[in-house]
Amino acid sequence: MSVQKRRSWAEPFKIKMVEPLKMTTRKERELALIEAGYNTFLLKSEDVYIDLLTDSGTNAMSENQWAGLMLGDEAYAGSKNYYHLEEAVQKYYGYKYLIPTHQGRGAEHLISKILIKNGDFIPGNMYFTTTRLHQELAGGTFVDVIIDEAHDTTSEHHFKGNIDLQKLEDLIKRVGAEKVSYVSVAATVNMAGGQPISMKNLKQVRELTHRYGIKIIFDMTRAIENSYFIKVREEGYQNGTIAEILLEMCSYTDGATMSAKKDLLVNIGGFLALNDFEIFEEARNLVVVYEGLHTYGGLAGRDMEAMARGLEEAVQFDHIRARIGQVEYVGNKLLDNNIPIVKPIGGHAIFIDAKRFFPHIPQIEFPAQALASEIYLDSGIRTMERGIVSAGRNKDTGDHYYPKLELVRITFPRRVYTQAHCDITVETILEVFDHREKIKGLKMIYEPKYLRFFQARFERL
Ligand code: PLI
Repeated sequence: MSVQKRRSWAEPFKIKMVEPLKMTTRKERELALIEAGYNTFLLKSEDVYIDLLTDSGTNAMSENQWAGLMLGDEAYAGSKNYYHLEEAVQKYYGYKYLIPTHQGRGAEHLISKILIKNGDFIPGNMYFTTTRLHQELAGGTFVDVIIDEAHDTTSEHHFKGNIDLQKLEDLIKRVGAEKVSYVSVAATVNMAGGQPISMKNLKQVRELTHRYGIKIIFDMTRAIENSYFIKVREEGYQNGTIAEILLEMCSYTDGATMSAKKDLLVNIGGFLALNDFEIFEEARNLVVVYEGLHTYGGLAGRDMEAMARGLEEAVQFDHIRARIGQVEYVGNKLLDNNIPIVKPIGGHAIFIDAKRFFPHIPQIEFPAQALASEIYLDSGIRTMERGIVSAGRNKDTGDHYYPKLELVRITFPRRVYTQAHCDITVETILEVFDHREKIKGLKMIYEPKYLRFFQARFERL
């Protein structure tokens, strides 16, 4: 019998510059948590050991991107870096027109203001916090039309980001196509656990919306990660490059909002990309009110250069395999130890199911928020709540949303942490799991009106 040889992959880079990490004592972390109101967003970053709060703007840039910063053309108007970025967006995403914004929500703000009328509906594959808020502030109502499997943390469906075509068509028939501003399609779906949408499903959504004359606006913040999942999971795409798959995905949509702080390997930036000249013209006009001139949109020239260069790197297979491979490495170790996490393992993060981790804590006592606090307390690792606090309140009834998913997100910045950091993260979660029965829930003592998860404060029960 021949023995199968193991062939590993490794990160396609080596480390050139380091940033020291500070370790704290448990006593110091206890004080820091109280000061932060048990909200990991309110911790000082210098009190954090391994920062797995988010993959947003926390990426390590390459030497080529840093070199690009020195080529920043900081002209108020017509910066050459804008034209470089425009060329890169046309090449890799395929849209005709580009409007830079300071980050993703800047683009969401513009497109919501342009396309949503008071009383409209915006169906989508699960909400994202800032996206839904901008849709609501523009007078719309978001309707979740993701497949049911996305709300089940144990379902191993390979494309839990898919849209349920029946739910979508039922909504269109119920409210009328003229009341649907557009379909909001995200790839990969953050709140579902970093789960991808399949090419087949996206194509079907395109066919359906064409029949009713409805647009698709793509949240392509993590579409490169989605392309990787299509390549490795969807029949017919094994031989396609990431760049080809990405281009095909975008071709089924009419425009896109982008938070470049994720896929594009930068620390700040975003954009709106469009094919329709009239919408572009309106957005180009509005951006000067809210962001900056249409050739910089709130960014420095050097930021746009870093984005253009980051995009070239982000579509390389070796990069994306190592990026998602790191997340899978941690996820598989947690699964081996029976930690309840969302399956399959997501693209940018591992999501712990706090309802199953803490069956003794009711949702109104914020189990995911309590778990994120406890993880920090154990070792200084910072994670994020993605459950009832993030879901916020129903704008009509004022009640909490009570989402089915009550999760803690362990999010990996791109190209930042090593395998040893990953191992320490796993050890921490196992440690907290071992004494989970002793951990109590929280009480919310301060709640801001918008996007409360960023600034809410809690006390231990
Ligand atoms: O944080 P922004 O404004 O650059 O982007 C907003 C945004 C839009 N869509 C999606 C899918 C996101 O994940 C997103 C931001 N996500 C954050 C900040 C996160 O921690 O996941």
